Amino acid sequence: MEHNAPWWKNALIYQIYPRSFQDSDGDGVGDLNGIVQRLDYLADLGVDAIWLCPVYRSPQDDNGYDISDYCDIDPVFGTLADMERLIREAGQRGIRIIMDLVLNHSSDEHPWFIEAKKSRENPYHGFYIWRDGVPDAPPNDMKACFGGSAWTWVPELRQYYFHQFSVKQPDLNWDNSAVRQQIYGAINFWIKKGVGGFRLDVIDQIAKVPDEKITNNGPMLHTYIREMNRATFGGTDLVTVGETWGATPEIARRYSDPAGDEFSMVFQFEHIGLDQKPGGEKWDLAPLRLQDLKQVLSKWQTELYCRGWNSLFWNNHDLPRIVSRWGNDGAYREASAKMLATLLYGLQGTPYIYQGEELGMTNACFPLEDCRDIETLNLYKERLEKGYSEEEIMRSIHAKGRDNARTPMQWTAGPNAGFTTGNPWIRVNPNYRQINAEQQIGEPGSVYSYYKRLIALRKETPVVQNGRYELLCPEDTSIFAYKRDDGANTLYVVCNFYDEHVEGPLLPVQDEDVLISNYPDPPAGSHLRPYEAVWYLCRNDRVTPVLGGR
Ligand code: TEU
Repeated sequence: MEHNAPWWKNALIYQIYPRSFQDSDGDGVGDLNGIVQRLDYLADLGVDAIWLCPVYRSPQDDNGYDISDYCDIDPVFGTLADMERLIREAGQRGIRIIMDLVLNHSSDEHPWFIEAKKSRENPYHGFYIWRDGVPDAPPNDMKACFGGSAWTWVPELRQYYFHQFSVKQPDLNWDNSAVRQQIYGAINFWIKKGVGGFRLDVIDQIAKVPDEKITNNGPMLHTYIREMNRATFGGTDLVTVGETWGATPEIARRYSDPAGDEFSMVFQFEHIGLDQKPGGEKWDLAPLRLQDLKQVLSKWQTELYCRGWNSLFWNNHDLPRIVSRWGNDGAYREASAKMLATLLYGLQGTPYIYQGEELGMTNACFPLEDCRDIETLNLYKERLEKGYSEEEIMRSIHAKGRDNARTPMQWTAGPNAGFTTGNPWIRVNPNYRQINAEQQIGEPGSVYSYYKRLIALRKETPVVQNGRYELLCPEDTSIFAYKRDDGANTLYVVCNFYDEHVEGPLLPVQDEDVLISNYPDPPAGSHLRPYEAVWYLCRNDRVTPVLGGR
């Protein structure tokens, strides 16, 4: 690692969806004290920081992404004292807590919105975005992310308010400096509590311009972010990661410029959209082409090298489980889960694990009555009205619905997978008897043990942090292979992406160069078994490279 590099460049961040992680009081919903109970598990895995999805006071219309008090904890998750305890207990294990900041919108039950709705003269009216009008004729045809118009009519005011997500998530008006000051106050409240950083929800949508139908990357975006940086986390060692669906590499460099004054890094989603029909929505399914994945991941590696910083992820609470999506959750579940980790963790950036990914947890594929997500439920209604068949809609939901990632963490083979003694808010995936943490910890061949080893290796292998990236065999349709070179050493990462035997590239490596691989024995020559994946580490000054060995 470069000298004086910030801690988060060599960190592993673990994302917790608190509702579904661990329930400590039997109400069927995970909570902060539940997380405290599991800190030793996270420390054992090698976690440096936890990104905690929102735990603020909230009506839970969008599971906490609708905040009604930015400086308090929702009773369903615990109390402010529980939060302070979590920060303390995590800190004792060397783990920092990253809070999720939802700053684009609040809940409609936030006191600001309740005031704002009282009259046009109310001092909080301008905290939100309003347009005069008449019923049934919204200012324009913009759509909300969770279905329907982005404009909702308030008869008492004879005005519409703007919301990019649900009707219960009115957009905050960032052009109002009073709004920005209130937000910075809330951020500083948490900094004083000792949090380790922030993930900033849909941050590239805060500077929207509804009249011009601009949602992300509005003209004032970077001005606001820099102002926020100066007023809050700037100059600290806090990690900040912006969620930016609209980022190109060029924009991402601006956010994460090492000498810059915005964020540590952003989440970009270009690879995440590769299995949907061009021009369609995520529900419009298309097969993934491996060459596209190679091209996109390689582009980001190259374009941010020394000029920005990548975040590395396959999963989060909005995305389907990666082993079901691009791996194989049948016969090759373990091999393919390990392959996907091997591929991602050899790249440059800060890796994120989403809870349960380290166990190879799979999609749930529930019938509609077991789905809980507002996005899924709205989509079902909307597409049925548009004439889609039920079968087609459910196929999309099973492939892409957010509930896939939100089923309870599978701790044990006991009742409710050890998640709760009560009635879980969402069903446990029935495969918990075969897939659970208890059975995988200490088991050398498990997905968990493999993640643990990869995480440790990443931290102790400088070329993983710094090496220059180069894609190998770009035209190959079944192998994803690349190298990283830092001048002293080269790391070769070779992954068979599918369930067939194939011939891999010829590389100047030997058996003893294998740092980690997902089969019990190293590959035989350049032959790769289904989903086989390997890291080879070689010194660049080796006298006689054995060409063609692999
Ligand atoms: O998500 C932003 C977003 O645009 C998508 O992830 C969206 O949720 C959906 O999957 C698109 O089909 C963030 C949060 O991660 C998400 O959980 C929230 O629901 C959303 O913002 C609103 O706060």
